[in-house]
Amino acid sequence: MSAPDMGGTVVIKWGGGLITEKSQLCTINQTVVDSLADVCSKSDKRLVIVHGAGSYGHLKSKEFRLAEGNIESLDQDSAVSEVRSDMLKLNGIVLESLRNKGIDARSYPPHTWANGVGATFKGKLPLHDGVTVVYGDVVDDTSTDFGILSGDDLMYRYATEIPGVERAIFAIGEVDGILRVPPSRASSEDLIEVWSPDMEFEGEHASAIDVTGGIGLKAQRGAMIAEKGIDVIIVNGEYPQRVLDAIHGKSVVGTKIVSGNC
Ligand code: IP8
Repeated sequence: MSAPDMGGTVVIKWGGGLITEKSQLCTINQTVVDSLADVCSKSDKRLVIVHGAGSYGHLKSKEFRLAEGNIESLDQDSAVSEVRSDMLKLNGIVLESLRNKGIDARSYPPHTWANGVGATFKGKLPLHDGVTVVYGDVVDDTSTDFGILSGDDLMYRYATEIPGVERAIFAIGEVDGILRVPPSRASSEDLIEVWSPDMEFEGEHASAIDVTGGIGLKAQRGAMIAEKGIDVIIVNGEYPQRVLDAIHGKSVVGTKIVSGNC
């Protein structure tokens, strides 16, 4: 696959809660990873895949308070290198699965090129002619020594800064999109099909596990992407056909995010 034969570019997040067992340290959902890789092999788009961390990143980062940066009284050095190495393992599994499907994928670990956290992190976004893969990572930070750069921030920057992006997709686990009430209380009626920042929802954020922002951060970054005129959709990544249809811009069960200005 080379760039000129491909359609436009689609930036897609494989959520950490989708591709890993979130509460069990370093446990992969291999079937889901392989089905997402299969979907990608069936698309003619130029893809940028941003994957989350799930149980390869959040549990240890939470324990050693890595999202707060360097804390004098804590020895966090080994945790920083362990989370980076766990994330490289997860990334290796993703890459192997993509390559097994015949995809020319190349990965760029953010701790090697990005500095700072949040939507304004610094670093030139790497791009491969085939499928580009990046992920949420522990990165250096000029003011706090290190911090957690979420894949949702990478989504925002890739979707709005690289040329020819047609749409941005957040594939998540367990739910069909943004729900009006937490998943434990929701029925199919509670799916918000079109969401804009002026609408409220009772998002559930597993803050005991998650060091980044859960569904709320996805919604916020999604709205920032939509504001720049790029279509944004959140889909349930456990349904491969929905993900494939979303990549091709077909209408699917999920939440379309529109900017508050529409
Ligand atoms: O799961 C978090 O990335 P996210 C990265 O995309 C780490 O928010 C290392 C916890």
